[in-house]
Amino acid sequence: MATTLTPILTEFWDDERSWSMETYERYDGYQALRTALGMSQGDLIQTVKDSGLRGRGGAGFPTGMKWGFLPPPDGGPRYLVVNADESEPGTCKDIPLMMAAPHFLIEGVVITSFAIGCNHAFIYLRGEVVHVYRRLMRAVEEAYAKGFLGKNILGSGFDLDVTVHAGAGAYICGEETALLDSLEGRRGQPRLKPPFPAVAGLYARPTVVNNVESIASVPAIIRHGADWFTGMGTEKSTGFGLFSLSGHVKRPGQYEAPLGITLRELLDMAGGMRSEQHGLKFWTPGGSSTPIFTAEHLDVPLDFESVAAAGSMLGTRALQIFDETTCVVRAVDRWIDFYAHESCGKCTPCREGNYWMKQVLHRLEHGQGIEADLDKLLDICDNILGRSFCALGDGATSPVTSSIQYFRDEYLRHLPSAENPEGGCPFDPAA
Ligand code: L3W
Ligand code: SF4
Repeated sequence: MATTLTPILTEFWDDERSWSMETYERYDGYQALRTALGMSQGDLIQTVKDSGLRGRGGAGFPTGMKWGFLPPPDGGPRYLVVNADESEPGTCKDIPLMMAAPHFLIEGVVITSFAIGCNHAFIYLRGEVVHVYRRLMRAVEEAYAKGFLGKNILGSGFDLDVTVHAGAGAYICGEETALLDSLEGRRGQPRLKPPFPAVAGLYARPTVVNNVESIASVPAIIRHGADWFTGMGTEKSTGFGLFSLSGHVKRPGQYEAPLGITLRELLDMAGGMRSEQHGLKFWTPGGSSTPIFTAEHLDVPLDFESVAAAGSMLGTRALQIFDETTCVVRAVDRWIDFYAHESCGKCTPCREGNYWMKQVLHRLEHGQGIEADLDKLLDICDNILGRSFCALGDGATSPVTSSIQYFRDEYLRHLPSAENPEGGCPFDPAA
């Protein structure tokens, strides 16, 4: 189920067998591929550049520019790798998209591969989601049967094979270079950048790594044109996106809307908070790796620039909503458990720092904290941020520093006091 202001990726999610080739073609699926095969590679890349499409996987890097970074052809292979390793806490858009309408992704893969001169594309899928693996495999088989994949696609002379690869369920394999290591059969750990994958990626060959939603948005851009896309969203954050609302809202789910929509507007679409009695306390604009926001940010336009100006990141538009019954320290404690568990261990600040933060947060939660623990947490964050090898370490500091910024008093209420003699979480877990 999806609610939509821009019925593009979510147009037919509620149809029976929305995932089938038959449904996709009924909605003009694979027409964009026909158009693309009649265009030059340069024009295709220019159209995506002109659309302003920015990566939908968290960083918002311009997609067309990334494609343009590939060096000129040298006769050797070049690859497209789709990052479908969706694992960021709160992020839940790519999996529903692949389940409800996998052909958007497959068509996007064929168009992108044609544009960048790739004859073998990979979809790297999070290992636990076996149901998505089956659905993608079926969609790939349907596309081969129809001549949209394989040799001489639609008589164009262009050949493309697609491999769907299931990882083993490590969050770090969503980092693009760890993903490439994993795809090559090694333990997934980030590589030093540069070289960026565009220059030396899979098997040390030029490689484009893009998120599922980025690639799935390409067919609509080719079909309707760059101007149509820039007509939605804001000047620098063009187009539409999937906003995933979870937590204490009446109707959690996927909300497709132009970038620049606000949480207040999205909450209206989602029926509001789950209970009239408890207002919004805090929320994440883009998953747990982005600094939290509070009720004062309800009207921040959810585009890359406005969210950054307000002190966070648009990230993956994973809007986790928490009402006043939630203990912010407990929420942060859970998130840091996750980062400590998922840290790949390659660099010391992240490996040791997250483990240490986990211990401090646990003791605060259980009434054994002291006031100096707050400064200790901030000091550890200082030593992780900017000193970690990849974005996982930096991201882990976001919920800690932002929650102390907005809810310092609540942390202090966890210390033993006259009001809370045993110390620990002052919230009722049953609320
Ligand atoms: C060639 C250059 N390519 C940059 C490419 C680079 C990459 C893209 C963005 O992290 C963020 C992270 C999470 N020549 C280039 C170049 N590129 N300069 O552009 O790169 P970067 O380093 O800015 O970001 P990243 O390492 O891809 C992604 C945040 O997103 N996040 C998302 C998490 C989502 C998941 C998930 O479950 N799917 O993990 C949430 O906020 O923290 O900051 O392709 O190669 N000169
Ligand atoms: Fe591994 Fe964390 Fe270092 Fe990234 S920051 S390389 S996940 S230890």
